[in-house]
Amino acid sequence: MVSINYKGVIIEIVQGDITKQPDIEAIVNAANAYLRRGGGVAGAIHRAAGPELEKECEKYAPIKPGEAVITKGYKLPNKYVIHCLGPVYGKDRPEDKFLSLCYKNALKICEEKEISSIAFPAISTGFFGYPIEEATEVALKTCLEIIPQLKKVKRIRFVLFDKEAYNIYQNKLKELLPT
Ligand code: AR6
Repeated sequence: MVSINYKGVIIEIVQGDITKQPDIEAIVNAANAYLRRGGGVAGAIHRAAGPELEKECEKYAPIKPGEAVITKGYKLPNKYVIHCLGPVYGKDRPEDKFLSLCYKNALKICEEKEISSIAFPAISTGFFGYPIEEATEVALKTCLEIIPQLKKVKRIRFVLFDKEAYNIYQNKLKELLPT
């Protein structure tokens, strides 16, 4: 696990499951446009939250690439789920703009709702086909850029499912941080 304090915000990189982050207030879902169950992160989140989550989601669907909406967490250990629709690689262009918007919009919601901790999966890097190295750069750069403006968010955790993605995040963070 990596944990650093960057301008008053703790940035953590962990390998694990996004549905098993009980000390985090809001977890981010790598959603589909219709905010339905699906596979990957979305499947795991809906499974853990229970059917009430999909019901609440109906009210907000469909959403567009880059958009984010917030719901309750239901049976999850987290108070909230923030559902982001990442870009489909090769289709929703420019992909980096849409991916960056996901992180920006999720953090914006946190500021509005006074949420102090958030956990992100690697949005778009599964079924949506975004190469992990490129997506990592967008995710970390976007968050590092926004951190100086954050007043409520005190902890940002990146939860990577596999070792490879975890290593890529770790190396990219080192590369991006001013020495
Ligand atoms: N915890 C953390 N990371 C995970 C988990 C988990 N439980 N499960 C998978 N990952 P994906 P996308 C990683 O496909 O690319 C769904 O069907 C995974 O290894 O969940 O944005 C939706 O309904 C990958 O690196 O999201 C949409 O239709 C990353 O999380 C579509 O897939 C994202 O993989 C969204 O595709």
